[in-house]
This record gives sequence, C-alpha cells and structure tokens, in this order.
Amino acid sequence: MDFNVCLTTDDAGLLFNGVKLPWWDQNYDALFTISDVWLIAGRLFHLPGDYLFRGIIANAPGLATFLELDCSAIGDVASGLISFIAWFFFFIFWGIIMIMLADHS
Ligand SMILES: [Ca+2]
Repeated sequence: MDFNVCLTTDDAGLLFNGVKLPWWDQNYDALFTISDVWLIAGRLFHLPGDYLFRGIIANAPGLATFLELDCSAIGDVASGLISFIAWFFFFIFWGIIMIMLADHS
C-alpha cells in the first residue's frame, strides 16, 4: 500500500536560505510561533481523513475517480469531517477502555 501520493512541500520540507526547515516550522518563517502550533494541530486533526484519501488515491484509482478525489481533497472539509468522526470514535473507544480499567482497579 502506497500512501505517499499528494505529498507537498509541507511534507517534504522546504529550503530556506539553503537550509531545510524543521517540521515544526509549518509556515516557513524560520521561527516557532503560535501560528506553527495552530498549523500542526490542524494537520494532526486531518490525519485520519488525509490518510484515507491518500490511500484511496494511490491504491484505488477507480474509486478515487468515482468519488472525484484528487490531491486537492487533502486537508479539505470532507477530510475534516471524516477526521472528526474518526477522532470521535477513537476517544469514545479510549474512554470505554479507561472506564473498564478503572472498574477493575
Ligand atoms: Ca514558523
């Protein structure tokens, strides 16, 4: 399975005066500021949806065509909706595990 489609300069890192900027400098200003924290949080939030879309685009081109998915879908509203649902169930599942562990201690 290939999930390396639609990688952008955000993922590959960008050269700034000949130096590859670190991953935490998301807006390429060579500083770590609150803007970078917000951008990192957004990328983490979109992780499930983006991962699903990358998987479909790379491994099921027919399905990607049917769903009209292309690289512009990475990080968009549909990805955000899927990510919200994925994170919702992840935290529900995690909460159930924590409650079960608390009941047994
Ligand atoms: Ca920055």
